[in-house]
Amino acid sequence: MTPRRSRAALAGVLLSLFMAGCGVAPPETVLESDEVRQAAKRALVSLERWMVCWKGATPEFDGRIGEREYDDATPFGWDADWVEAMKQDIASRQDLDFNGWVKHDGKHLYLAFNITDDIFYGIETERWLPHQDAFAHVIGERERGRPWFGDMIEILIFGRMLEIGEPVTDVTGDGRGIQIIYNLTKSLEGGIGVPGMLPHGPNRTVENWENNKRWILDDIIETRTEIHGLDNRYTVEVRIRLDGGMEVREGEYWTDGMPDTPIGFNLAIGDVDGAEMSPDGLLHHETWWAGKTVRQGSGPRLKLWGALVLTSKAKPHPAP
Ligand SMILES: [Ca+2]
Ligand SMILES: [Ca+2]
Repeated sequence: MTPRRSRAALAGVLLSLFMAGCGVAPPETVLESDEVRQAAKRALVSLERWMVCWKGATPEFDGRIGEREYDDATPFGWDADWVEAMKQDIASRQDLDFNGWVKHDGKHLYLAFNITDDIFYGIETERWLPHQDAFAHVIGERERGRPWFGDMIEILIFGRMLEIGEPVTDVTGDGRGIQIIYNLTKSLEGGIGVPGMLPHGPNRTVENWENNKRWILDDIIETRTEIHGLDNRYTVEVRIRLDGGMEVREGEYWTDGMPDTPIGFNLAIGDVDGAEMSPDGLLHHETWWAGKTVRQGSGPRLKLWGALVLTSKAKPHPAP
């Protein structure tokens, strides 16, 4: 080995020893900074409820969850920490149960869901309507339709949480707050019977409606679904473009290589079964990862959030 090469090799060894000695700060360390704590507190983002969105391999985007496809993602699953917003508690794991994963591949953020449900609304039931709304299944009109009515997932993102540091009363469909609906039996692009995404509604603002539509029609958000009928289970993969989707400052989107960044995040899983299971004409279940809303004083209800830390780091392998 020439002296020059040996010096280079030594430098490599020293660098790797240095990295191993210091470690690389885990992404969640960012949640400990004063700036994040103060912004999160003002914005009603709970730092008790957080996940890391690691950079991982690109999954096969087909609605199925492959054997090791999400090993490099952060897993989540239903437990007592989820907050049920309907009157009916989840009484059994057959009625509703789910687990899922979140990660990104540098281009898209991926969410995957594995949902167990005993009765698929509109597939194994009549497409019964809530007594208070004969137009619940109107699609494509801002002022009519209940996009969330059915077996569904709501995805909520508050990308500019740090910059804005204020609570969200109503979302606008961009970095100031996104709330957008996946439904198992209807979609903006496919209509009744086709799973996919719908703008939130009814009667949200024109700005929100247009932003939600743009997300769906421009493929900022896309979904794939697989129904595993025999075991009362369906799986969904959702992908969201980082560029154009994860707005962390006005007009600026989080991208691979940027610092670890916490954003506000929330999920709700909704279940409708037979009409007799929804006496008030609403969902049978609507269970929230970080809670739904809270009222402070006499103002409008404020949205509750958990934190999702976007990072370019890969999930560490478990120690052997
Ligand atoms: Ca059910
Ligand atoms: Ca159901």
